Amino acid sequence: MTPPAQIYKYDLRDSITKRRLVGFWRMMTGFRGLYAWAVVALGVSAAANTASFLVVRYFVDEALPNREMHPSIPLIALAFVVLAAGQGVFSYLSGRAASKTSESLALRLRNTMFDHIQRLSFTYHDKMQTGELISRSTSDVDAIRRFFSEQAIGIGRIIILFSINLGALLALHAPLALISVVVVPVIVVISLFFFKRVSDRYELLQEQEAKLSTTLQENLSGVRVVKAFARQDYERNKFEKDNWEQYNRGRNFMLMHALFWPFTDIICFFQIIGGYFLAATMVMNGELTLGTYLAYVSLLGWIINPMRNLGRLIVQMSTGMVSYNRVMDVIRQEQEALTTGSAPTNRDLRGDVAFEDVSFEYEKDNPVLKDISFAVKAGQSVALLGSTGSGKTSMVSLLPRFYDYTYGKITIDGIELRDYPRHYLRKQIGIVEQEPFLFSRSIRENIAYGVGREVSDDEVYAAARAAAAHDFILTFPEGYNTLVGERGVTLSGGQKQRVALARTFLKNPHILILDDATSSVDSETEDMIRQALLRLMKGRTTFIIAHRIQTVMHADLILVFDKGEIVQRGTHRELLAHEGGIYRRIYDLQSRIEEEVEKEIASVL
Ligand code: TTP
Ligand code: MG
Repeated sequence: MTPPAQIYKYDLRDSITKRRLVGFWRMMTGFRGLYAWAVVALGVSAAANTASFLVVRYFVDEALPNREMHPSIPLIALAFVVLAAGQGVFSYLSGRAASKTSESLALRLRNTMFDHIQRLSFTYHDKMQTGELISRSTSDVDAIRRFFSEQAIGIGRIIILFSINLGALLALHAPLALISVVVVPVIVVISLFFFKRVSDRYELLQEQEAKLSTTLQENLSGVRVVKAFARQDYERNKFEKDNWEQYNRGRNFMLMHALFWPFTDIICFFQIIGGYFLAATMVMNGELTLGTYLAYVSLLGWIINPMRNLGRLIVQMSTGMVSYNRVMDVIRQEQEALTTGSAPTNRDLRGDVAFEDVSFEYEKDNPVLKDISFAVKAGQSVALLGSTGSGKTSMVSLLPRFYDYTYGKITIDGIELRDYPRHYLRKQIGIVEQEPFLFSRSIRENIAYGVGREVSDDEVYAAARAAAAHDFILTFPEGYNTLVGERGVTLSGGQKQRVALARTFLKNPHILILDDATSSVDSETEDMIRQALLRLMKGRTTFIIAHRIQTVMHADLILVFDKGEIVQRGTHRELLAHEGGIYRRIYDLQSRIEEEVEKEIASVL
């Protein structure tokens, strides 16, 4: 089965409004007809039900008093069968339409939510907790689904049941009918009173649930750290505390619910008993026939019980409304514009890159890059060296526009970076991240991930060879089909890095960024990768971040970073010539260590 077509012709952002019921109405785009049908079918079913009470009345009042077999009795029997069948069939049809509507709406909501979330900016994801986003895309979407599947249709049902049965009752006996619904306004007022209270408590509950799922999710991703530091007890206490808070908030929420029930139950109870009593008295006084009494008793039940449910639904609706706000808070966030930009995108980047006085801050007034200026020609390589936290990763993440710089100007091929659509830049620029992430899929799928088309085995192997990954991949029994991560083998840090390298090599980008891409591999492997890189880097601009002088020494331009600034620049030779400079100091330190190691090895041999 394929999803209904109207699922995708919809932009959830259209449903953003302060008036939440209007928002729900807009959310139903494409499904209103089906939903209306669900309500109509329900109405038919209810009418059949009501009609059967009237047939009872006719049977008791008209057919039964006759001694002989009344000619209408077979007809009455037939009417009962037809009405019962009609009630059942239409009730089923209504349920089917309602479930299709609500499930489709939930399906669409989850899809659009997922898609929206993955299009939000890095800045948003940096701030928003994963658990919070998960809880909003699951638990809150589910509350909205319940709104459609139970609450909205339930309210439609109640209005229909109430009107049809009240109509029948009015036709039977108007004064009795009016007396029988005196409590209805009271129930509505009580429901509205509880509505606000329940929704406040539900909001607190959802907030806590998100917190709890963040705690859980962090604990699971960090399970190695927890175990390594033997902090299970600490983590359990932390979780227990959050969980206890969840318990309390859940209890408060349910308590409000529990408080609501007795109120309406008692009111409805008195109404029903009072109605029965009144009608019975009227029968005894000869003001009401027995058949009418029987019909009345059934009809009254079918008026009052829905009213009780109305209260419940109004109160439950508050949860859907709270969830609406929580979902819309995410939907309201501006998506990263991926395709807008005036720069031409029909050709590949050449790769001239220039920074002019670029400053950048993640948070206001806390610059992590200050007045960065340099320029490289297409095909050149730039190496970035510097202490941890000096801003190297931040600098290169400006190029694919993961973040937009605060001041200054960056140009690629002479065009301001902001004029390039992000999508285009990210296709043209390949980045091997400092902490590469692999999906729980096969190694082959991971390597082919960035290409976006079918790739041949030979292409995959070539990329893996260049990343010095081919040989280790073949040592696994299943080779390239080996599953990575939680469902398969856990790769070592260096293996992961090489698969990530292969992934970027295969993408064949015009600007290549390697953020500490060989930090986890041994010197011999690094040497192999460097040879492959020298071939690969030909004709493309490359940024290499590394801590080893050996890795950076061949670059056309070396930038030495310190606290967000470039403190030294030049080629390996120029920088070495600068006695007392940072570069020279790092060089001396690293060669001294190497010499010592060599001496050590020599002495052992
Ligand atoms: P980085 O740019 O990550 O520093 P680095 O890449 O030079 O360090 P390393 O060699 O260890 O990889 O960070 C510079 C500063 O920016 C640092 O103080 C942390 C801060 N920062 C953020 O606030 N948010 C971010 O997303 C990142 C990546 C860094
Ligand atoms: Mg870094």
